[in-house]
Amino acid sequence: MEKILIIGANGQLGTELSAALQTKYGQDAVITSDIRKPQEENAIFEILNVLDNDALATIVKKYKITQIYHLAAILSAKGEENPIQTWNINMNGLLNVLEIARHEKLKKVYYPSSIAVFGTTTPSPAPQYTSMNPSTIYGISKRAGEQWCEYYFNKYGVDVRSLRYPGLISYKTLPGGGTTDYAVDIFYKAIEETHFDCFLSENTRLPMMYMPDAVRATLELMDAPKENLSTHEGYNLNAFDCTPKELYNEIKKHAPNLEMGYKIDELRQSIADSWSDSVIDEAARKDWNWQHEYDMESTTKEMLTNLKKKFEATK
Ligand code: AKB
Repeated sequence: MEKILIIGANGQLGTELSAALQTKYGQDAVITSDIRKPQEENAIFEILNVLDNDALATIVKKYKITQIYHLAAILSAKGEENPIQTWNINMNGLLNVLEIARHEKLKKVYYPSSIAVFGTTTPSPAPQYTSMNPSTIYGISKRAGEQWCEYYFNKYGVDVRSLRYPGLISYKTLPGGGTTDYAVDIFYKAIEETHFDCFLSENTRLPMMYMPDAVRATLELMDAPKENLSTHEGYNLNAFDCTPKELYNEIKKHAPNLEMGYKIDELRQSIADSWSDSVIDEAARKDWNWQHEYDMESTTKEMLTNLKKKFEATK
C-alpha cells in the first residue's frame, strides 16, 4: 500500500495535488505537511520544515512513507528578495528529501521544476535539451535540482521524476511570489472589480497551463513505467502560451466591464523576458503520452465559472 508524504501541501499546486492524490489512493494514504497549519484541515497533516532532517525522518518512519512529493520552494520573484535563503530552502530541502529517499528506499519521489530553468540563451520555443542560463536564484536552484535528481537516479537508483511547469492558472489557492501570477490575479479582478493593473507588459508571451492539466500530468508521469522515461531531469510540459493582452481580450469576451492598465514591475518583467515564450514537450508526449486538455479559451471559461461559484458560496 502506498503512503504519500506531500511537503509544501498548502501551496497553489499542493492543495490541488493533495486532493487528487487522496481521491486516487484514499484519505489515509496521504500525509500532508507544510511549515504552517492549513486554513482547513482536509487530510492528515503534520507541521514540517523540510530543512529539519530529523523531523522529516521521523514523519517518514512514523507513517511508513513510500513516496514523497516535495513541493516546498520559494518562487522566482520572491526568491530575489533573499537569494541565499532561497538557495538554502530550494536546494537543501531537495537534498534532504533525496537523502531520505535513498536511505529509506522510497519507491518514488516527485520534484517540480519550472520554465525558470530557461534563460536568455535558450531558443524559443525551448527544446527539452538546450542551452540554459537561468537568471533567478529560483531558476538556478531548479536547474541544479533537476541535475541532482538525475544524479540520484543514476548513482543510487532513487526513482525521482520531475516536470518543468509553465505558469499555473488556478482558482482554489493563490500562487505566491511568482512571475506568472498576473495570469491568476487578472481572473480575480474580472470577478471582483472592473480594473486590473498588469505588472508585465502587454506583449510578454509566456507558457501557461490550467491546474487540472498540471495535476493530471503529475499523476500520469508518476504512474508511467520507469523504463519508458528518457529523463529524470524535468520534462518540458506544454499547454498554451499567451501574452497579457491576449488573455485580457479573451476574458473580456465574458467580463466586458474589465479594463486593464499596465504598472510594470521591472524585476518581474526582466525575469519574464529571460524565459522562453513557449516550450517543446515532444519527450513528454512520446515517453508517457502527455496530452493537454485546456487551451487559453477553455481555461478562461473554467476559471471564470469556478471563481464566480467560489465567490457566491462565500457571500
Ligand atoms: C513563477 O512564476 O515563479 C512560477 C514558475 C513559472 O515556476 N509560477
